[in-house]
Amino acid sequence: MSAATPAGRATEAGDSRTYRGRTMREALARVRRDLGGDAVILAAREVRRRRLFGLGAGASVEVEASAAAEGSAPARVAVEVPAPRPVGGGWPPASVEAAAAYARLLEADAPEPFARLLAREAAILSSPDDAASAVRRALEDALAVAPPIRPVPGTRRVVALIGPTGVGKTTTVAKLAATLKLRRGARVGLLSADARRIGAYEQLRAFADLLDAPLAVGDGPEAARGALDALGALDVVLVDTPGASPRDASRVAELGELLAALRPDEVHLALGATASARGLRAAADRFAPARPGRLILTKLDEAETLGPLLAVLGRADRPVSYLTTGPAVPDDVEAASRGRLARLILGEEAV
Ligand SMILES: Nc1nc2c(ncn2[C@@H]2O[C@H](COP(=O)(O)OP(=O)(O)O)[C@@H](O)[C@H]2O)c(=O)[nH]1
Ligand SMILES: [Mg+2]
Repeated sequence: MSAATPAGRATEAGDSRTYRGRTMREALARVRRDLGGDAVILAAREVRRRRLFGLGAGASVEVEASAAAEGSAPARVAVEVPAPRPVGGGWPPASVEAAAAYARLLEADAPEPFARLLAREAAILSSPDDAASAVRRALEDALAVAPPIRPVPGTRRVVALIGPTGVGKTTTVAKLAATLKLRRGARVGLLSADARRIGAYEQLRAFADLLDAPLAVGDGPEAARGALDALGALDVVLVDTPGASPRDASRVAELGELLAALRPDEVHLALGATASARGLRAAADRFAPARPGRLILTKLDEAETLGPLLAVLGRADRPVSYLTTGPAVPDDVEAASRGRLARLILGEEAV
């Protein structure tokens, strides 16, 4: 087998070098270590090499990169040499931009298959020149968001937040209550169904007092239902629920019973952006029986990278409603938008 022969590749950004790795991630890590974070990726390709003693062929990845030249635009060089056995349509990336966008997704710790899929899609959709924005658009298209809670005067909307312990449910309930009351003039009530943990109730009590909003407490499905009924006429009731460890199936089952009694109009599952892709997927799976129809992504400010969130985003039946970006009540919450979420994940925008 002949290795891919690079055709002439003039670069304006200085000498190019070739880096190899078993995976794209590994090759890019080498580029980064050697040339720094501003390195310009000139080409990326998958090559196959024969292993010793003929024990099958192993795929490897070659990335050609050069140090960023100050002031000059990155050189634009199409990948001219297809891998001896292409992985599929649109792969390897058909342009430097697509390869760079793919690299950025991996650097954001996006799951590799997702990054590959997006880069491939973007490469098919775009002319080589705007592959980077095509990746952003492809990412936006892959994300599902829901409109924020809309109070309808005269009807009482019950909105429950569920999720693992410590992700920020109680804080988010307080943020949303304040936003709905102060900005939208809604009559807001709070229900704490997390009475077992004294701290949780006191935390909500303090917020309710500050907001001058009614707060009801009920431990267990029946008590919570009674407390909800006793709250009376309001536009929105936000329900704070006990945190359940995703690994604790019985607590999740209890939560199901609580929700069955409360029959909320909306159930939002809060997930912390600091979790790994695997942890996020596990939490989403574990809470699935509680039938959350929305996702709230919390602690975006604390996450090193936001790519792992892609493990749980993109399901039309579970769109993202809110993002929380810090502990401050009520400021650190925003209604989710696809553009903002895509730019945050790609690292194009700060939290
Ligand atoms: N940095 C940061 N901290 C947050 C955010 N949301 C909540 N917290 C903090 O996370 C901790 C746990 O929050 P809490 O609402 O009690 O979580 P719960 O157990 O899910 O109800 C508290 O110290 C909050 O101030 C956020 O978006 N960013
Ligand atoms: Mg809580």
